[in-house]
Amino acid sequence: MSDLILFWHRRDLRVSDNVGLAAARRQTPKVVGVFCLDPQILEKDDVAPARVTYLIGCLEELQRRYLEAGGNLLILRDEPHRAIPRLATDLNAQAVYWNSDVEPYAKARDQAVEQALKTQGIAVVTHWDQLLHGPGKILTKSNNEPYTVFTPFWKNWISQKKAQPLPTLVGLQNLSDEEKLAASQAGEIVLPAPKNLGYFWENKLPLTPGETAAQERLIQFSDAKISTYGEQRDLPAIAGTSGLSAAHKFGAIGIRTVWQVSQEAYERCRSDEERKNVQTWQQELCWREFYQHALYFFPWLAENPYREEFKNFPWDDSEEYFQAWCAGKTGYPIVDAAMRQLNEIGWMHNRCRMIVASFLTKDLLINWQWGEKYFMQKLCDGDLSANNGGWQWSASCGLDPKPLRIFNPAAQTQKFDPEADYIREWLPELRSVDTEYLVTGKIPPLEGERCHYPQPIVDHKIQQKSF
Ligand code: FAD
Ligand code: FO1
Repeated sequence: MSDLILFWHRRDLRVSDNVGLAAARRQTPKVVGVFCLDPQILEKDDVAPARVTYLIGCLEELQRRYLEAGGNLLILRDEPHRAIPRLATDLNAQAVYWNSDVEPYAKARDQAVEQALKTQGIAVVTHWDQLLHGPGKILTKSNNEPYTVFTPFWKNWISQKKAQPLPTLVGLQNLSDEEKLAASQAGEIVLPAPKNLGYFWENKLPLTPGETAAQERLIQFSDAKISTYGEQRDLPAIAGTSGLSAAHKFGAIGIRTVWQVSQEAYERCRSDEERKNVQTWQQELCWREFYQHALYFFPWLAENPYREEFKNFPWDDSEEYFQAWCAGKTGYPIVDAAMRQLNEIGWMHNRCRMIVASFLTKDLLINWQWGEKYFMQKLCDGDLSANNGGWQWSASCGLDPKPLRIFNPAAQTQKFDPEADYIREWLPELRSVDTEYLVTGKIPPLEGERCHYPQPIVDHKIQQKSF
């Protein structure tokens, strides 16, 4: 057996600050990267073209980074439990390393791959990389159980020491000609374009793919926006948030790097106000970890509401209303603007995610799982744990014990888009309508091209009572 280690990338598409990859490199310069295009994921009906385009863009940069480090990133296209052991055997690898994930599919997939590798006498080494504190590290102090409420989780999480970023991959040994031949016989392919996987996305992405762009975005955000985050993050017309969510989903940036940059920003703050703003952002990073821990410990959340009483909730589930919601044609300007933003750029502002989710469940009385799936079909950052957590929170059926939340679309608009700038940006047919009409949602009959904007499909005052 050679000293070659195969490093299997999945949602850690970077060479810097990567726990498993750095551990492999400490063992040997003969680290070979691999990514497996997985039909079990790519042929599901909840994959967004924007997300696959982002993923492929990240892989392009990752391949370049491996070459610059002197090594290779191989691409396979098959079920991982077949493709990974086959490649490892053909390359005569001593071990396969990867970073663990919280998703139910990931757990089952990894177990199958591990079993196949072990049968062939190839070692498996796994690490936690995508979280500052992996599952099991943040448990209740009273009885060592996973938290089901955010605030005590946050208090525990923030009090724990965070790891430093890990060194960037350098000094790899290239594959020999013999190994290159073995890799091609084991199914190595050239990285396909998204359209060759059946995904078409012509529009701009909310974040340029790859680790360079993610690092640049992080620095821009920490230099210019993090110290005012708490005041600006709820205004959808302003780019007051980091826009890093797709990078977090695919691990285009290491979470320890993100944390270090946020801590440096915290130390630079000149007032308690600024420090509070930075901590509000750090709290969002904690929400991300809270939902990942929840999914890890309660995998059934992927299919079921946390609260039993919602299992048989009598949803109306009107197909017609659902189509109007998806298309941004409900007659509620803030809801429609948000859905058009989602459809056009594969991203939606967090405040608007909450507004449209409340509207779907509490005004249209449609099962939150329909909305959850539609988001996954569109979002560039679509992530099972964050999306499922966000939808269950919005439908009031999740972990959070707070009372029923019903958002009034007009009140939300007056508070968070008072000049209707966001509405005008995404609803061109309403651009010349007076602000007062847009923020109250009471739009008088329109003329000409604008007349295509629909009347409200339901009455918020009546609908919210039936929830
Ligand atoms: P920032 O405000 O800059 O926050 C920093 C990072 O923290 C984000 O990049 C993200 O990784 C994380 N984060 C922020 N808010 C949350 C949150 N509430 N829950 C978990 N993580 C959070 N986020 C996703 O990443 N993928 C999803 O599929 C997703 N679906 C959602 C569905 C609904 C109904 C709701 C209400 C929220 C959803 N969110 C999801 C959370 C949140 O809306 C996005 O993470 C955020 O809008 C991304 O923008 P940003 O990177 O500028 O965030
Ligand atoms: N991971 C892979 O290993 N192979 C893929 O082909 C792949 C596609 C993909 C598409 C959309 C998406 O949201 C994620 C995707 N991922 C892919 C990453 C995926 O999140 C992780 O593999 C998880 O561990 C799966 O549970």
